[in-house]
Amino acid sequence: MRVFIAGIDGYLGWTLAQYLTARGHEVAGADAMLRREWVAEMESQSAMPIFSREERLEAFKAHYGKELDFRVGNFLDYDFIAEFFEEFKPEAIVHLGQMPSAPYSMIDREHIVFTQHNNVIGNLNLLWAMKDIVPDAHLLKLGTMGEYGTPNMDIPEGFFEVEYRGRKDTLPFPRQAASYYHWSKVHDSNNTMYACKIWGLRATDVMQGVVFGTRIDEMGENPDPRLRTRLDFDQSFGTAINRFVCQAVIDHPLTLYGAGHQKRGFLPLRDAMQCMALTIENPAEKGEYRVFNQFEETYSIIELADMVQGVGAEIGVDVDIYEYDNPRNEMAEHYFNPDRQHLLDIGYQPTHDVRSEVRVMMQDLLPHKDRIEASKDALIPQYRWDGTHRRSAQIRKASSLKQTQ
Ligand code: USQ
Repeated sequence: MRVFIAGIDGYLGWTLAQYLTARGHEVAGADAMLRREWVAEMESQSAMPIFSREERLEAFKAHYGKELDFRVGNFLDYDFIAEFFEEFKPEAIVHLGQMPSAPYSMIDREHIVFTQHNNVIGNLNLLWAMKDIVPDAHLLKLGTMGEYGTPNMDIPEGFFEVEYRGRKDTLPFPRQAASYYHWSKVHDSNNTMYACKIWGLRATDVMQGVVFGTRIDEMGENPDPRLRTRLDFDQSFGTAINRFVCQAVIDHPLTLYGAGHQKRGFLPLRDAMQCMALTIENPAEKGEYRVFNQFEETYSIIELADMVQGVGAEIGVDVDIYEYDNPRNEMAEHYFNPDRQHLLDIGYQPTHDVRSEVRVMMQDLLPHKDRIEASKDALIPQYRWDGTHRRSAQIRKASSLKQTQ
């Protein structure tokens, strides 16, 4: 299948290009190369060294035996997308080309406006290009579990049946996002659902949990470093689990925000690739807008920190866990029980559990301690979600917290 990846230089995009090529698909993609700039703005760098586009493409050809059509361009530039689609005529479009960080979106007015403009308008451009040029193509739109927020009830996959004043209907499950980034994804979901309805497009909106990990098997046993994907640990672009492993390898205490009872769904990078490939290979019907919840296991953040500490102990890395005052505005404790059946129905089989993948990550990251050490100031959050800027203070060791539970 001809698959276009929007955001092909990113954590997921660069990996997916490799995974799909190894599976026999014809891949092309584009990227505005902005993630590299955003992380530099956070005065940080990827823990895994990442190479220029040209170096990546050389390694791609050497390893997979194929040229990759990877162009630099912005999804706010409609003509760029339209010309690319006219030439490549994608059968599937994976949209990963967005600003993906909740904390970055909350820094100040400029970052809020940038996030919503970049994400919402870029997605609208892709939808129009599909309608005009490749109306039969299938869109895999990357959404997030964070669109749902943390309601005090089970979370279905996108829709649920409601009875109100004696009448029944199947309606979109309410979205209660918890950052302007997450709201941008909600707006995308609404715009995508409507495009399917009025233009007969087909789309799968993937509510993805937190993806983590450093490798996929297709890169090879000792991957060419130029094939590796990025791994961020700064306060905005590092997710909790990636940050915890990076903190562990430089002997920095794990930064729990609050007591760590916030819950999330997690998914190793390799299994995220399998989920996306299966979704592409089993497209939605014409006019259909469907929603998949994509995660493997749910944990609270303190459970995750305990896991990183446990894995560290197994391989001789000492790990402390500290509670920091929470820069975010979020519920300290909440119910979390989302469904995840649709991907299993199309053949998804988890291959790696979270703990074993954390171990692989730690081993992969130990040789890059110096890079994490060099930007370790970026580990402590300073942007608070009330719009003020103050570095989070360390409150106390988390083990004393657990004893008081
Ligand atoms: N947290 C800590 N310590 C840290 C970092 C985070 O305790 O050092 C806590 C946060 O307060 C939050 C939880 O861990 O309660 C998760 O934070 P995160 O930064 O790992 O993930 P999140 O902001 O939810 O966003 C990430 C990705 C985003 C994706 C989302 C999926 O950045 O692109 O959409 O995960 S989900 O979380 O399921 O919505």
